Amino acid sequence: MANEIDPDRTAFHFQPSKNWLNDPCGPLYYKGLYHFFYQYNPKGPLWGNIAWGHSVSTDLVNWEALDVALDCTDPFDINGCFTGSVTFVAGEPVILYTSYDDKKRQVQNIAFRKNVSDPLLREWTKPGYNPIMLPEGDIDPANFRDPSTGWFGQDGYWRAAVGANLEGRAEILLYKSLNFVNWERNEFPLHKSQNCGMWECPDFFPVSLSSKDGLDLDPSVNTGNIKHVLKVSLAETFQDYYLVGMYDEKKDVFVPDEGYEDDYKTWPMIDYGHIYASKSFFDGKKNRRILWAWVNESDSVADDVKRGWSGIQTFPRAIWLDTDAKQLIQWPIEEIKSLRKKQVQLCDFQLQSGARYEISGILTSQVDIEVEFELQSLEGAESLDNSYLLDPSKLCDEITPFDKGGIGPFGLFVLSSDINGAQEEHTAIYFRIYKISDRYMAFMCSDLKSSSRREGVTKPAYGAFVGVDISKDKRISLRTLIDHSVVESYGGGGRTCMTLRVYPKHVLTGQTSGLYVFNHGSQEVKIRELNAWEMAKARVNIENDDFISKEYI
Ligand code: DQQ
Repeated sequence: MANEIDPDRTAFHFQPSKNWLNDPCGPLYYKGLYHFFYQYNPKGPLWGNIAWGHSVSTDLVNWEALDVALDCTDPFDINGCFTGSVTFVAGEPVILYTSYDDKKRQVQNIAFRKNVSDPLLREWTKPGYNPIMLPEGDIDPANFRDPSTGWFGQDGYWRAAVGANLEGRAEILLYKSLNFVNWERNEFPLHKSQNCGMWECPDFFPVSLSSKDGLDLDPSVNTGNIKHVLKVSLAETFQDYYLVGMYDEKKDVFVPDEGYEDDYKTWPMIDYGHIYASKSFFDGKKNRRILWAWVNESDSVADDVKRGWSGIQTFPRAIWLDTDAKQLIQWPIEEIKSLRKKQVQLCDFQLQSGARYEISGILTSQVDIEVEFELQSLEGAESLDNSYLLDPSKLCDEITPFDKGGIGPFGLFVLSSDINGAQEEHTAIYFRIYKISDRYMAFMCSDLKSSSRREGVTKPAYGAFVGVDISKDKRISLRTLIDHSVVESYGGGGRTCMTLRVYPKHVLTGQTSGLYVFNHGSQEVKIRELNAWEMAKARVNIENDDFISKEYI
């Protein structure tokens, strides 16, 4: 389906020109180019024939698609080249990946690039001695996957983490190697949980306690003022959680900070909406860590087949540790600004109780919008039972953006048509302030009940408490990237992310897709500043486009 007649196709999010995409695999920066490898079905729009798709970019915004980098060709990966990572070993990019072998076991393999003088990293060789890690002993052969980027220790050993299920519990196994080819399982896992079944796609990386700069994985340069983050993708909930803690390289253990119980419901999430299998990499060009995540479809399989594609990536996010040393902050990489076109601005704008104000003058299906709200006082906040702290999505499901609360709901309506009318569709991303056990808390919510009138769309509610000190700040910000069928929001300066897939039907029929800022709470709220930019379409994986590779031929 061409973009003009495909209202779901995004304008500035990464997706292949056609077919199925899922997990990010090995994002990296090498000799002036960013590479992005991803789980890809070269033969169709549904999961299957899993290979490694490959694209390159000079700016992380515009992408050229190259040929598939890894395909299911050998007995050890004949049933699929699953998720993995790329590590620089003596300056050379090396792939570690999971496969389903001819004995239907999950095993880990290695691949090297074929032509060491090709900066496009187009072709890869899989040595015949694969696999290099086997599901031995107590490892469930159906749940042993997704090797992380490797890191080199001061003791001269490489390390890599692999997700596994052992006798019903989730473990992140640690493997060690002197040469990156022969690996041995460490006696102890990096981390484990009795309360989870399978952690997929582990990501393990250092974060600075004193700067937003990213850190590379080499512990020899990462001494002192740092912590480590372990991210796991929990198969049971299809959500990504992370733990902040200390990594003791000598003992080879990761110890989560005090306060983390062995209950994932208490752990912070990378995104409280609809993402999975996130993966970060260190961008040596700009000294930052960048995170990608798969954003699955939530419409019907029949729609995916009709459209000929399925799955996109989040916009790349810079990621660093907050000054509280407890939570991550994520923010769209600065290169997004190259796509900004026409701008609308509001400053010191009062939103009375009941106000709904249209942001007009820009194409509202492709927008980057940032709003800072200021509250007069917190006294009108309603009390809330603390049982919701562990199930904020339940709260979001029980309320609507039209309820008259104390402070809030206030926020944005996006991709809206004819609010309260016969053709009503809208997606609200909004805040409400609550008082829970004498503490004021900002709640962020988005339910998809009214986002689409199309048949077969899953429409959950997503809620989260935002990690800001609302009593002190009396301000809260919301940044939202609207891109046709994806709405990616960053609450509280990037402390709470919420990504949604939406399929508004009336954009299809040519109705306007309105953008509003609203306040349905009893108390007035001030917009200190609002900036909205219409976004240009990026050049993403257009078939037969060679704007990057032609420079290298
Ligand atoms: N997707 C891959 C697996 C991984 C899962 C297969 C997570 O390697 O565990 O496509 O989405």
